Amino acid sequence: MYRYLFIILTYTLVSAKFRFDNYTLYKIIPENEKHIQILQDILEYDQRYDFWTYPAPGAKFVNIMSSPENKADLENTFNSNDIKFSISMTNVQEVIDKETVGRYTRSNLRSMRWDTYYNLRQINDWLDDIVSRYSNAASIIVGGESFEGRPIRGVKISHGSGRRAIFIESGIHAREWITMATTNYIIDQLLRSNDPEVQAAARDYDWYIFPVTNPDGYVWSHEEFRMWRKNRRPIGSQFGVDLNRNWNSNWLLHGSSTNPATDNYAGPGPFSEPESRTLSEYIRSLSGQIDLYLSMHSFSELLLLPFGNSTQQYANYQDAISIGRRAMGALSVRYGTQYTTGNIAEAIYLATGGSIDWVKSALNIPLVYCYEFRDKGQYGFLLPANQIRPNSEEVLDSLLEMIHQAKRFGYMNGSASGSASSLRVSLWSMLCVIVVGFMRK
Ligand code: 0X9
Ligand code: ZN
Repeated sequence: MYRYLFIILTYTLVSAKFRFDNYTLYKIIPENEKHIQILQDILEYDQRYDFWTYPAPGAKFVNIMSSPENKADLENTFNSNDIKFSISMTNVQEVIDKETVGRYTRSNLRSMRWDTYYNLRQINDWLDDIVSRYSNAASIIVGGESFEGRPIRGVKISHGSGRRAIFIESGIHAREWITMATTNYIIDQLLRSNDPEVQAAARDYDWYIFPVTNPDGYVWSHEEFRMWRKNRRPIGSQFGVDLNRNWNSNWLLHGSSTNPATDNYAGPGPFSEPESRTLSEYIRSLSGQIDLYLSMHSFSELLLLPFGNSTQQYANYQDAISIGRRAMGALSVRYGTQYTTGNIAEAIYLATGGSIDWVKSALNIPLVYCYEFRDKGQYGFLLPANQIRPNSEEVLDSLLEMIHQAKRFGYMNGSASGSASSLRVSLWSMLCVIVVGFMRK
């Protein structure tokens, strides 16, 4: 009898979800370099606080979460240094409780909604269902494996062979739930939309889309600790490697930590983690085909370009910036959301070992971007589910414009000779050359 009670009690204690009761989320607008320096010192020397954004020199805002016990100390530091702050959330747990996690009913595509989040099992069920419903164009792909042995599952959408490829890597940070949801929406639209522009994008390219590239972390963020970012590798008494610091590109040089207790722990070595290593091998196997690579993150409303270690410009940097800016123009049309486009190192902070840096430098893929979705620090990682649809719609708008602009700048036409739109483009350019030649005579 006591034995059973003991087992039940231990189970409840061990499996109890961490609660963020009365945790506060601060939003700080630093006014000078001294403010930034103070925030950086807190981040470096005081492990009590969770920085949701990094206090980089150019940071327009910084979000910090504090437990109720440590609030007073933090506010004292703010006040004594004249740092102005507002409170985005007075009780983080309350916002978590309002976050809806829906239930997808197996074999019922209509039960998939865009105003609720889903756990890994439900996303996997939905992926299986949508792929079997649209088996003419869609198939399940496995891009690698997690530390705990879960497959990194995705969808390939292809309407014929020989097309150039677009690769979407999403959810490498577990707590950024909007990224998995929006990436699922993109899959859904590419297969089901009636919009001719979306249909053309689906038809003209091979799409490789991975909504959850950190499955162990995602499960943990649902079941145990909502604010989990890393994978789940045990290191002594600590857990987790930041998978966006573990790629073999200037590993550990900037914005990374050797301390496994921190959220940006880069791991014991480059590609030490199965998630980043196996996914990178998969990407490499496709590298000759990929013209556009996107890495989906949240939050801050940014479109970032490599590299994370310097503002040094690579060969087609100006093209990539122009294409990106125009895409963000299109993103702003529907709901007025204003993204900033820039190089990682200047737009946020020096941070190396990230996926897009490796993809750009090791594989030389022409267009590589990292999105940081909504919002600008009001809800941060806890973006309310009623913003899934608007966020997804504006991101898809921007993606269509990105493809359009990339083509104008001479990208993404590659050897996709079989594709309808590239054929159209070639016919048009031939016609223009003939007309111009004729007029000159
Ligand atoms: O720090 C990151 O990994 C990303 N920001 S987040 O708040 N989502 O964690 C930015 C990634 C930029 N890319 C590289 N540093 N390569
Ligand atoms: Zn992220």
